[in-house]
Amino acid sequence: MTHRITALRENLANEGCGAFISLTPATNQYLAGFSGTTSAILITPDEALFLCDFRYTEQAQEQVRGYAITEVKGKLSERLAEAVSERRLSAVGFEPQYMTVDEFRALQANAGSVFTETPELVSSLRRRKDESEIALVRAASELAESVLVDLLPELRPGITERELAARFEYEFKMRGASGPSFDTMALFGARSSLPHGQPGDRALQEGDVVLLDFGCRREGYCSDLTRTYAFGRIPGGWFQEIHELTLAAQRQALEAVRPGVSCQEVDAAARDVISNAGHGSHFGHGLGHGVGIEIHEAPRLNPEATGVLEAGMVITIEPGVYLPGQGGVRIEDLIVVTQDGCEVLTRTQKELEILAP
Ligand SMILES: [Mn+2]
Repeated sequence: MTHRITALRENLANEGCGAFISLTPATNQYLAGFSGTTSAILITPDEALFLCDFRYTEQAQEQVRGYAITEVKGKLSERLAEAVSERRLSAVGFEPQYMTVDEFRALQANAGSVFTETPELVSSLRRRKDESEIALVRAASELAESVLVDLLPELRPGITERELAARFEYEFKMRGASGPSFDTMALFGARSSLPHGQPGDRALQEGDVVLLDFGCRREGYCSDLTRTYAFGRIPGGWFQEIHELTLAAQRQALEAVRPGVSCQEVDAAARDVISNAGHGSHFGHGLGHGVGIEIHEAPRLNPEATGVLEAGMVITIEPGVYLPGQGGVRIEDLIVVTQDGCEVLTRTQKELEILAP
């Protein structure tokens, strides 16, 4: 991870910062290669320090490269503050989006007001993936899709949303994932209109919409995929209409993806299709998000988004149309922005499919 320390130091110099600290697992995985949940790092222009407690010392010695590893006792935020204070550092950057108020208070109490908010310092690096990261996302995506392919033919009337979601998560682990990258969504019938619904005791019936949104985490990287099916027969003309519409919007957005295009524009490419069909108010969420160490990370694609796409970004394209009380459709692919467009990692069919009961 020494090349990432070098890149971070360049950003530090550009921001006029004297050092960077982090207590955040995702950041510390990216910058130090550590997969544990509790650690601290301090990076100065000429030092890289990694702090952990007894539980993680052996693991850190195996995983962490390019850092001086120190086992500490007591509160990690206080030991980190002491390391900052001993070095008389100033303008010490941290990521405000991850730090708790408690941690911040402990840092200030032990090192004074030397800290400065740098929300973009690491995220500006993380949003562009290198080849090894893309390979990990691809592998996570393939694993999750292999589960979908095997579970779809097993769907029978009577299985509940909760049971199906549990089957996905069991298979993720059995096939080498550390777990789901977020709680698996399996929503049947009218419940598919809940964009982030939680699986419940609803049993599958013929004529149901089946909305599946899932992903796994494998070797620290996430995948994300959504498909919407009809079970046994098409629930109604409305479903066919919004499925076609969502797919058309999704394809329009994929067409728009290339380096230099603004995140807002790509969102608008899909949103315009849906709005022009009179369903603008039924697509109330953003078009997509970055995927990597975290399931939702930079960049964001929505009407208020800033920034442009760059080659190497891994993002989702996931428009949806939701009719309250009736049902919804979301179609989500995971893609890599390439030099001249994009590569779609998701392989599963997205045209309307009627699953045999
Ligand atoms: Mn997603």
